[in-house]
Amino acid sequence: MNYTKCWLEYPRICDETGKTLTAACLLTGTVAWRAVEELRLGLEGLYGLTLETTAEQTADITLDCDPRMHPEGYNIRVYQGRCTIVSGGERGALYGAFALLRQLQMEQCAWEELTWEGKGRPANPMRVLNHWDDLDGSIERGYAGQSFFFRDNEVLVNDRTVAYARLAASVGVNCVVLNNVNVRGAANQLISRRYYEPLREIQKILASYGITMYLCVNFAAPMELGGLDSADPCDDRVLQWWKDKASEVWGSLPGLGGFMVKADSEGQPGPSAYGRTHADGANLLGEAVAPYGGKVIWRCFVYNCQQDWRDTKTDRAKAGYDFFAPLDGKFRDNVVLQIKNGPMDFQVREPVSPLFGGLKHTNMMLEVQVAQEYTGQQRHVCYLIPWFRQVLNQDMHCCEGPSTVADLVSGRSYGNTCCGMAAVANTGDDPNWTGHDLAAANLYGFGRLAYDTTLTGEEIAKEWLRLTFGKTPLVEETLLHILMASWPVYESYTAPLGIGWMVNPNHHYGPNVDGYEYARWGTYHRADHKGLGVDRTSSGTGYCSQYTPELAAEYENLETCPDELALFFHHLDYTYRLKSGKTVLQHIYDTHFDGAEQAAAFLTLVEGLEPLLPQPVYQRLHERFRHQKEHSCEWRDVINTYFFRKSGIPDAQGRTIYP
Ligand code: GCW
Repeated sequence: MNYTKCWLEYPRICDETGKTLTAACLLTGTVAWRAVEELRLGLEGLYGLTLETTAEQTADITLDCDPRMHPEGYNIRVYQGRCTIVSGGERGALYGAFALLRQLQMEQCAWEELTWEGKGRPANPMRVLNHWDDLDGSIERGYAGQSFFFRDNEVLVNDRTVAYARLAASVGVNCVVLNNVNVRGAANQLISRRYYEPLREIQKILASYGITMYLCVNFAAPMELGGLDSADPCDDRVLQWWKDKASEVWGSLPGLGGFMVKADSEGQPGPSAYGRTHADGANLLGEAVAPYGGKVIWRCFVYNCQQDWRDTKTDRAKAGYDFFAPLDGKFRDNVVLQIKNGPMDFQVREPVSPLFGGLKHTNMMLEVQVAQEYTGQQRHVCYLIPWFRQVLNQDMHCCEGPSTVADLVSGRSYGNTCCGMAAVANTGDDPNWTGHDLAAANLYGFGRLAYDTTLTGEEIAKEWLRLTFGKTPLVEETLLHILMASWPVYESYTAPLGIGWMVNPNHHYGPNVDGYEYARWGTYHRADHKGLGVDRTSSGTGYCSQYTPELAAEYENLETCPDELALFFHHLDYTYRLKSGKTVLQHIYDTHFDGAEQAAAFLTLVEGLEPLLPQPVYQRLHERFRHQKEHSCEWRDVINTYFFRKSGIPDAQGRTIYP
């Protein structure tokens, strides 16, 4: 095995070798079997205990079913070495098993000493990992090696597939989209006889962990694959082609969750070529997959990527809302719209997409990115869960009842169930799965947060640290500090005050303030000698008005617009004083000096852990933190010099800014 078990290592807590416990499982099925198997593994690792299954009523551990409960929920009671896990179904039993093992590790007690009542009930119906894996084995925006699903246009099925499914299920993930949303080359043929057999193997493994498989399809598949001369959603031949295709696909892959589509986005084909709407497009597929209980996950990442930088009226931030809000209520109920957290694209800071507040009769799902495309690419540490938690907490003020993003995407606001949270995954075939060892906290955290949106970033970090590193106080304290500081620190030495980008084109790594300034992608900072920022108020692009009135007013008005989004919403002079009391320019200088200093401090802290960490882990961390320290100086100097040259205003504290 050339990969780690991440947070499922189950290091020994205390030695109870020689003792045997019994488990009775009153649920049947492969997922329930996995639950027992996990308990066996966990108790063996944590205590050296042997777990035997029994049919007796008097078992030490009983897994029981209560059909009145949520199928993915569980109630656990443990007292004096006896434990019952009651769940609404097999998935609940599996999640209960993982929860019990987690609790034992949090408390670090002997098996007989645990006294605990725990409950779980998923906040979100769908908890999805999106893999941007290509069939050739590369991963779009992958920073942890190659794909473990595909290589050389073949599907890989091996022990790593099982290890992956187990990791995903352990944090409550219940849907996995295997392939990249950009469907190119051989990926077109995933829905053809060429690939059904190995896909069925993967599907079986995932299903045994309670995970439903989805595939990304090309909207133009009727042409690419079917030889039709059109993919027009209103053409009967096209509908028939999709219906036949769906019948073939589900005939070979029964239980498939459905299709995910990126249409009319960044060069991917879509309904607009035929003058049709996204509702026409999504419903076409929705109709075709409906007989099999299939769903269509339709992405809302649609914007004009051929913009002219001279055009200051067009605003990419407005595109998602403009395309989709007018279609509210027009989508079939097996279609779910997947919306990125912000209106732009996974920047280190963005406001929440106004589209969450603009759809009342449409299923929606929140999309976040744990792959750190714009947040350090798994070379810098950036623990994103506190950020996702903020996104979930944002009140959209869009309906009478509960109206936070968490309420809206979980289905609580309007009572729907085809909805939830999705994350672009950060995994690859690197031995530690995520490149940076600390990036695994984002993978872990996404699942935990999607299952229970009331958990805080800090609670999740503490769990992950304990499960990953065992109980070593200095390691836990130090890494907790680093994780919790990491997102603000990354933000402080990169693009300031919500403006985003300032990265090198294409690969998106490292500072380049004007990298996208004259490009066609619609991502501008508009800096000149007097100031910077994009005016998105009513005197500018008008983007603010896409929010419901409370939020629109908050952002429109400089007095109430939060500092951290000041330049996202407003074009400000360098000398403008923020609520913090600092000028915009001095804020930029200060945060960049400070951020780089903190990145350097991270390295020192990590060096203090050398004797306490396994050598390979330490080596990997050390290499990355050394790079982060250096690279944050590059960010600091490029940004500071750029704004010093534009403004001619020196740093109030006289620190080194290269002329
Ligand atoms: O952030 C951008 C990425 C693209 C990606 C796209 C998307 C898969 O740079 O690589 O394409 O988002 O979300 O579709």
